[in-house]
Amino acid sequence: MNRPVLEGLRLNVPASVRHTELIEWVARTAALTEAREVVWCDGSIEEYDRLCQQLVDGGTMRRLNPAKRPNSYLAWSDPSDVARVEDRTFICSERQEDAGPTNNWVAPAEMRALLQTGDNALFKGCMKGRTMYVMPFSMGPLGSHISHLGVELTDSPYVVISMRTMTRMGKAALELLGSDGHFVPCVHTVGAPLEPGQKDVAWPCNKTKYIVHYPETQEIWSYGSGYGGNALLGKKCFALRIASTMGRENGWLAEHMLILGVSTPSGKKYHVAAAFPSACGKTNFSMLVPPEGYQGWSVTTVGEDIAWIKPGKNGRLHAINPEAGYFGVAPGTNDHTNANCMAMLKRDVVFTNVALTDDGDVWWEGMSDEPPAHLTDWQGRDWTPEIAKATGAKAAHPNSRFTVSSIHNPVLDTEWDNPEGVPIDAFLFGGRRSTTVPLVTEARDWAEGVYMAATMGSETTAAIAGQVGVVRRDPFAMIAFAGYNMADYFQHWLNVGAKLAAAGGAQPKIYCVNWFRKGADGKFIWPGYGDNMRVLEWIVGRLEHRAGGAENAFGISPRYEDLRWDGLAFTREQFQSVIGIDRSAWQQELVLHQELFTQLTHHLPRELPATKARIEQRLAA
Ligand code: SAT
Ligand code: MN
Repeated sequence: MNRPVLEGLRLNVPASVRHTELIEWVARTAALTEAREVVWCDGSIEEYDRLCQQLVDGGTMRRLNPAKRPNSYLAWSDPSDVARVEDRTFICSERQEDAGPTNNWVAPAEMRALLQTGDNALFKGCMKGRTMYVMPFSMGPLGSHISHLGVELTDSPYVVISMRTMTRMGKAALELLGSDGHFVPCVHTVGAPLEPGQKDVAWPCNKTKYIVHYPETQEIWSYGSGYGGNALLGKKCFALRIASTMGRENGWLAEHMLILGVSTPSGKKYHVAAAFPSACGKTNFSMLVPPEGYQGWSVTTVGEDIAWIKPGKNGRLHAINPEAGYFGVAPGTNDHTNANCMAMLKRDVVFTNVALTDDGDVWWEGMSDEPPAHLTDWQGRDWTPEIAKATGAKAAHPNSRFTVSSIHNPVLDTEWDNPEGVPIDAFLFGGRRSTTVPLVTEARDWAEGVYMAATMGSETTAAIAGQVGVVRRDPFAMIAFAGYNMADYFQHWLNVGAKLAAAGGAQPKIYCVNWFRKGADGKFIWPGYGDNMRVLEWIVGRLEHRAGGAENAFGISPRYEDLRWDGLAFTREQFQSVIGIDRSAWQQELVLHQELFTQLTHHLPRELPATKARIEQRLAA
């Protein structure tokens, strides 16, 4: 086989690699980026440990106290590189109309000139003085017909160790690629070349950032950030933006959804997929601990962020979690909000941007009622409760994260790695809304469910760089993740529903939920967390045609007596304030739905305005 060798650079291709196209692409990228050397990752624990040690030696991470948090690390990022950058994220389809009005679009030729081919192209020489790592990975169980392979090239060892936890990365994926297997090519650089003799910084990155997708050629090019979804390209870039365009072509769905199993005392098991925007509690919901009085019920996790869902031979939708680990929000996690998560984080974790305790452990806002008397905050500064009171300084960044393998989840579903996936019985869609949207509403049919999901709004969180707490429309929690025109995406959902109905009517039921309504005191009314089990029980009751409900303008919601209240003091009045539909608030809400429809008018499916008209009629009645 022809093994290209670049002048002055060995590609170090392992003897086992037989994929000519892969080798040539690695060679081209190494030449473009002028990487100092190329390392092919095998995904072994030895490789992981070696890179972790290298990151400790270089000052990117510190090892936590092994007596408190065995085999765990803490990384602090550059303060300018702490979240996804949506305004720097681009869908570069050939036609602007295919990216649609909710995505940033630049013509592919123009973007390629900027990044790859122009005289001052950003990727030219961007890895000077750095190692380029080659990471083959599988999104989804190895060899599953629902899974897909990718290869990420990166100059960040932090990204390598993170991808090893988040995906099935290394030798097995490389073997599956064989000599001509299909893969999604992903190129990532922190955009911080090193001149000879130049000392590296702890968290290299660049003020200029580009997170770029070419849907037609299924390529991802990411420049300038080392954080989360900007850099771990298997996650949002591949598993949502590129995969959604693959799914549209081939009749399946790539969704920003957790997948959970819920088992009942009578021995039945259902699977629920639920879409919530970033930092709205997907991880907590997927690991929920049922409250007292729920003996015999259990919730198990298949996935906590992303679902790939394909129609199976039996006419039902089957879902896999394409990821192998969790990149979850730390602040607010504690033994009450997510005891399973706290157990999962006991060892083998990489924390990013949380605070350091004086005895070498981690802390974040909400971990304990009483904060420690002294901490080092996520920017390496002294932190005390007094300083926090005076300045408002947070010890942990609000978007600080843990990266941990799913195998440490104490309630991991036994089917989480099943290549056939799990059959989906219900879809939930939920935003963070302090007013207007009821606790839970069942859609009367598929189109009404698609309407609920399409018009979802949510108050923004720290997971996105920018303003926090403003309501924006976040259709299907996919506003930042659909790789094509959002109006076409709505049509795709309608098409999938129609196909299921044609195949025998096994459509999952669809629900809109909102855990986040607030009272006049500004506090959440619904206790949430484990008590969300009450809503889940009602949904299971609906699936079994047992549970009652009442129709309203929006859909069907439970009455007070339709939920079980064992172990929770929650009055009819309180329930009314989380379930009620306020007519004037809804009239205003529908104006916002219309704004979205006007923005998406070009390809908007007729079913959506028709559903809206029916809601308006019911509200007026
Ligand atoms: O940084 S990520 O995109 O992976 C986290 C999130 O926003 O959900
Ligand atoms: Mn997410």
